Formats: sequence, structure tokens, C-alpha cells
Amino acid sequence: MARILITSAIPYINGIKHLGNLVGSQLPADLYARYMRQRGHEVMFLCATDEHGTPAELAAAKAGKPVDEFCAEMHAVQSEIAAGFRLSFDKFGRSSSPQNHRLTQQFAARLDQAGLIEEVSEKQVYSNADGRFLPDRYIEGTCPNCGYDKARGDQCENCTKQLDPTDLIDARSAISGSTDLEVRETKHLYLKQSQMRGKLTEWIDTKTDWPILTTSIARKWLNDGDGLQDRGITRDLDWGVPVQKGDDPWPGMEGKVFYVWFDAPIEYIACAAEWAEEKGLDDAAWQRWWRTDKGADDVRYVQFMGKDNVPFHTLSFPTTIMGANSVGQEEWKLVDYIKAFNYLNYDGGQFSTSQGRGIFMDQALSILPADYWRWWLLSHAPEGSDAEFTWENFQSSINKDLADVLGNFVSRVTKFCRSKFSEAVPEGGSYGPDEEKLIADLTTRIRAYEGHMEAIEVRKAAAELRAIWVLGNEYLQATAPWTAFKTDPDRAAAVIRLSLNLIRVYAVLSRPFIPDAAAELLAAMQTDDDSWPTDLATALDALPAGHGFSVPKVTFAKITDDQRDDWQARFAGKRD
Ligand code: B3M
Ligand code: ZN
Repeated sequence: MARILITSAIPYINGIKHLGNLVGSQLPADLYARYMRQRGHEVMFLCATDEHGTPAELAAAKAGKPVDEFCAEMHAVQSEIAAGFRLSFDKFGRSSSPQNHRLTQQFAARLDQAGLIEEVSEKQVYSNADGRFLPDRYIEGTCPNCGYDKARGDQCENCTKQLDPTDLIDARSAISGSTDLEVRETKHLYLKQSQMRGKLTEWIDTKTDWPILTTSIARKWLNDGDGLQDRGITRDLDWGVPVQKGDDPWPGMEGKVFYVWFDAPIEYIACAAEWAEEKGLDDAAWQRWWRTDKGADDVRYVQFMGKDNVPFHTLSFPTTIMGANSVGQEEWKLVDYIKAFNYLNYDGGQFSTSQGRGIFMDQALSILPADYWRWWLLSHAPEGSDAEFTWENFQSSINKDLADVLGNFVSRVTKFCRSKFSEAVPEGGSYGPDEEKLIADLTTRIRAYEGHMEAIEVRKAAAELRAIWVLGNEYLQATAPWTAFKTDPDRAAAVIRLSLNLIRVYAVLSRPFIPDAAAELLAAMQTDDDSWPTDLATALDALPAGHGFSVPKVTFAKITDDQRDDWQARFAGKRD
């Protein structure tokens, strides 16, 4: 038994995520966590909401709520939707937790001790009326290039010209509208990432088993002259982790907070501490996952994320960890494997949160059960390249894979048995060459399926699982129990006995992908035996003759053309 730590990129708090976000991190992470648990490993699966930064402040302002209240509400909303998709987090934490405040401040102190932090003086716009420094996008004014009067301090939305706040004509605060602005000197902390180039390159060079997508992005930034610049890790915002050196104040940094991308990955660690607190456990309980000096040396740590998050996870966060470790006080766990995903597009364009384009997680659950989405998204995961969601493809995959292949097998076998025998596994007959062949074929495929799941080859695993379902139908076709029944009912009984057992095996194998359907099938087979079919012949004996079952209700309903057209129209435009 191994110990596996799994984190999914933590979604921003500012709104409900779309299906592209889901398939790029949380969903494949869940697939892997579920599989590893089923194989008997000890798993810690963590995710959280990413609650700091300007996006959170702006979204709260737009909702007309204090930012802490907004975040608490949105966290509850996101947790509920995650539960709806059956994301089996051990803890869904919050980056605004006290645990993350403490750890972020502690990491900053260690990085300072390691000589990796530099104080830099900058000029920045201060609003006297608001009593604070304004981030660039909190300053509005007239664009010097096109005359648009709502240009932002970082960019003009109208002509797309990149701006400096001081370029704006009649600049004003986007918070209060005040024009009483001045440029003041202010200090910020910079993380000297560039000093880590050698160490990071050496480390990435050892990751020969990582997906090319991950290492190519990391290498690009490492080799590009500008890629590994020192990074400002503080901001002049109210909301965030206050800049402190551990428990001590940081002179000159009063009123500032850490940059959201500094504290967000540290939340992976803090989330485990939140988990321990929730469970009433001590620090040792979570540190055994995260501290290699406290028992985490045998943990395998796997991260899941979209490709846009790779630079932060291959360069910035490792800088934080390696830098802190270099002081020699604590030994934090570095990631062992990063699974990154490309983008999922939507019906000829991109999913877009800002434009409300595509299907959002709450909307998806309002029209179909989680398993339908899980199956389509995972079997079309954007691994090798970007993928595209179309309603036609969705309809045909669901109808073929889930309804015609898996659903149909279950329905034929259980209904036939009920009508010709009873609602119990039939006795009589014996297994022959057909069964031997089926067991051999299935065994080969199950071993391949396991290999793809271990390697986190999501599409290949889905294809293998589907092939495993297909074998059941082919077996029924070849043995034709409905014909055999007329001349040799014992033979039909043997075929059905094996097939009912195969339904149990299918439930167990399919559970990481479609947990609700799997639970339904196990319930219909009236068994709690969810043991993995390491030896298939034995597994197919689990339900003996006489064992009762019930015919499951329609496990998967087909998507009709009318439904498809209706949804396609409904989700074509902007969400309201
Ligand atoms: N919240 C961006 C995103 O949701 C960011 C990920 C943080 S992972 C530490 O894509
Ligand atoms: Zn402009």
C-alpha cells in the first residue's frame, strides 16, 4: 500500500467554473484519487477555493458585498457543486483560512532567511480619498490613444493598448471616482526566482517521466531570458494575507498583502492543516503528508492543472519550497508528478467565464446527472491537444457508450433472467470455451486499464473501459442465451450467471468514472462486495447461484434530438 497526495489547481472564488475548468484539473484528479483508493492505497485528495487578489475584490464589489462575506458564500456554492459532481475531496479548503495565513507568512520568513527576498522601491498611484494605493486596474481615465473614457490603468479595453496608470488623461479611482491621486514611492517584496534557475533546471531534468506538455512549458520559461524574472510577491490590497515575517511585523510592509499567486499554492499545504483541524487531529496528522522530515518521505505527490498554471507549479511554487527548505529548519515535500491539460473548447469557440460562454458546472447538473458529464469529459479529456465539446458529439457518446453499451448489457441480462428464471442468480450449466475466451480477453483489457489509470492516461483508460463493456455485449451476442434457453436452459443459466457477475465487476471497474451508476449497479446486484477483480475468474464467482438481485431502473437514458437542440440553443449565448 502506497500513500498518495493529490491536489487539483484551486479554482478562483470569483464565480462558478465552466466544464473546461472542471476537466482541466478537478475531475481527472478525482478519477485518479478514486482509482487509487479503490486499489487500497492511502489517499489524501485536496482542493480549495482561491480567494485572494483583485479578481476576488472586483467580483465582491460587483455583487455589492463585503469581500469576506462574498467569499464565504461562493465557497459554499462551489462546495455544493463539487459534491454534485461527486468530487471526492478529503478537504475542500479556503485559501483565506487562518492556516494559510500562518503558513504563507512562515514561508515568506524562511525565504527571507534564505536570502531570496529583496525589497524594491516603486512608484505607485495613491488615492488620498480612498486612503490606499491603487492597483493598476483600479485606476480609470481617458485613453491617450483612442480617447475611450473608461480605459483602465493597465490596458484600454477599447483599443487594447497596454497602458501605465500615468498615461491616463483625467485619471480617477475606480473605487471612489476621486481624482485626488498622487504618485508615491512604495516598497514591495520580490522573490528572487532567477537565483534558482540552476536548481530548478536540474530538478526538471530529472522528470523524464512527466508529460511533455508539462516539461516543455517549464523548459520554455527556464530557458527564455525573461522567463524566470524575480517576481513581486506583495500587493497594495486590503484583502489577502497580511505581509508579515512569520509572526513578526515586516517593517515597511504595513498595510500590504501577499500576491495571490504566492499564497495560493501554499494553500495546498494549509488545506491539509484545515483537514486535520476539521477532524480534530494534531499537526502530525497532516505533516506526515507534507513534511519529509516528519514522515512524508514515502508519499507520492501528484498535481493536476490546466496548462496555463504550469509555470507557477514548475517554477514559482518549487522556488518557495526549495528556498524554504534551504534554511534547514523544515523539509517540505516537492511535487513528484504534474499532470497538465490542454483546453477544452466549446462549440466552435472558447469557453469563457468573463463572457459567460459555454456550460457552467451548475447548469450542467441542472440538466443531466453528474455521470453523463463525467463520462463525456473524461473520455474526451484534452490531453494530447485541445479538445472540443459539441452537442452532437456529446449526444452520440452518451447514447452509444453509456446507453447502448453498458446500459444495454445490464438491462438485457437482468430482464432476461427475471423473465426466464427469477430475480436470483440462476444455477445449472457449466462454463466452457466461450467463458474461457471472455475471461482471457477481459483479463488482458483489465490489466491494460489498470496500466492507463496508474499512468494517468485518462482517454486511454476510458477507451479501455468502454472496450471492457463491449466484450460483455459480444459475449451475449455469441452465446445467445435467449436462443439457448429453448433447447438447453442450463446453458442459458450459466451464461446469465456469469453475466450477472460481470455486472458487479463492471460496477467496480467503472466507479472512478461514473460513481453514481456504479453504486446503483452494486445495489441492484444486492452486494457490498466492491473488491477489485485482480483475479477475474474468482471475481466472477462472487455472486453464487441463488443470490438475489433486482432489475435496475434505466441506468442511462438516451439524449433525444429535441433535448440536444434545446440545450444547444439554451447554451449558445451569454449566461444570465
Ligand atoms: N486559481 C487559476 C485557475 O483557477 C488559479 C489556480 C491556482 S492553483 C494554486 O486556473
Ligand atoms: Zn484606447
